[in-house]
Amino acid sequence: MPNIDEKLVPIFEEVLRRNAGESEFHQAVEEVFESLGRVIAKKPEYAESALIERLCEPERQIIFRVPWTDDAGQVHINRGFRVQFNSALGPYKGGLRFHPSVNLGIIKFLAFEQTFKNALTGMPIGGGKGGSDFNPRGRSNAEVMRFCQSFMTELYRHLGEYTDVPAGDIGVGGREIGYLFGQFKRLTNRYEAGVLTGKGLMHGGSRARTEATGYGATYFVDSMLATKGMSFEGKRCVVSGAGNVAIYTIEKIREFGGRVIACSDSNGYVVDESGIDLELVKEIKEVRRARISEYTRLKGGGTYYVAQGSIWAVPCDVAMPSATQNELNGKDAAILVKNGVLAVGEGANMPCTPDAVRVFQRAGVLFGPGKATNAGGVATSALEMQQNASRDSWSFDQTEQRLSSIMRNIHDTCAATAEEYGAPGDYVLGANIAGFERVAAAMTAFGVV
Ligand code: NDP
Ligand code: 2IT
Repeated sequence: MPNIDEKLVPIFEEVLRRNAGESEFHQAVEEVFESLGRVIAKKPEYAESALIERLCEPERQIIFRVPWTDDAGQVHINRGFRVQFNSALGPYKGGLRFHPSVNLGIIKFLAFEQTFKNALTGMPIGGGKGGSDFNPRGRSNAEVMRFCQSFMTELYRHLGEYTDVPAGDIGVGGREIGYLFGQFKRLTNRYEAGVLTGKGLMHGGSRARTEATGYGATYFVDSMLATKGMSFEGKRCVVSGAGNVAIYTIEKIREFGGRVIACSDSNGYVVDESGIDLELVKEIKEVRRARISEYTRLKGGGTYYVAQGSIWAVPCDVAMPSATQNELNGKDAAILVKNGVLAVGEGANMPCTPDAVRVFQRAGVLFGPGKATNAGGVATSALEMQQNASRDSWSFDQTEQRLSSIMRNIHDTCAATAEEYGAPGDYVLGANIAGFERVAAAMTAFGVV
């Protein structure tokens, strides 16, 4: 049995029974439950009125058929999902993921995490997540557009600026949000900009939203390093992935004086000891939509590419897993520790397995959990909603300043909460408890709903 308080064991068993086979969801719930024993010991009222049971059951789960036609005229069927997990703090908020691995359990784990993450931002947003098992790889613009239109043709009835506000995630960026918003507007006859975030600037998007998750994650790790009198200056860093989060993490680390020497995609990783050439990565991933292996072909000397293999074998001071869930396991963590890693910040959602987290924490490595570290993306989405509500548009600097103070705030809240609950430096515990307390207080005030 997992390491959770005995009062929570029957609730956890019920979660396992009711969500059979959804291993990522079980993993996310277990991690939060490991932190909650200390809260209910101190504040037993949070264990009343089945509050924790309600917190583990999504308010609504939508699963739908998405038919679309490819360029050759062949019809395909995908499955669409939206899990509206918790609206105690505001409208459901969270991204859409298009990836062939998507299933209900993955969307549920992401929506569950999102609920606590969004609470940590201190902004008025509930938790949700959605997506599809559609694989955008190799699809033309026209195919992606038709898929997005079909997806929205079902989803639109469940959305609204006061109801549910999606954004991007893996496989969903500015292009897809544009197609989704265009279809929403057409179906509803409303220019309701606040219904989606991550929009283009011409549709009411926010400056700095594209950069926000990566920048925010870097701010968070910078704050952790500062508690030990350290900074990014001169540090060797490894950032996995080469998508939205990874690219803007690399950009901010470079600005902070660090050197990112490796990044990856699902086929392999690339090492460039002189520092990853970010403009080249942007060209490969954002413009050509090609593979990261292109990097060595285009850059040549002094760089190398490793197909498959683990990027975590590359020695570094700071590691920022920014690709996907469970991409860094206990063995990888042991190698990173052996190589002297000082800090690990989760840019992705749940990229480190529970074993890996234990290895880092036992070794005294600064460890920033995803629900705190990567909260800058959704926080800036909430800033986009504010701008849409006031029909305003802020400058890049103003928006980035808000982002940086939100991230410092999240860091300090997690650190203070960990300390208050007798586990100084444990950001996992701090994030789980601080997020939980905000959601629990709002749910309690609503009564049993
Ligand atoms: P992108 O689609 O822009 O990039 C994803 C990157 O991760 C790609 O390099 C991709 O490689 C790699 N990747 C995806 N799935 C896998 C897999 N199953 N195995 C190995 N590599 C994989 O997504 P984002 O950068 O937006 O998202 C990355 C992570 O950050 C996700 O966990 C997401 O939930 C999280 N996140 C995103 C936020 C955002 O605002 N976008 C906010 C907070 C968290 P390939 O191209 O080969 O598939
Ligand atoms: O995981 C996440 O926080 C996101 N994909 C961003 C969600 C959002 O609504 O901006």
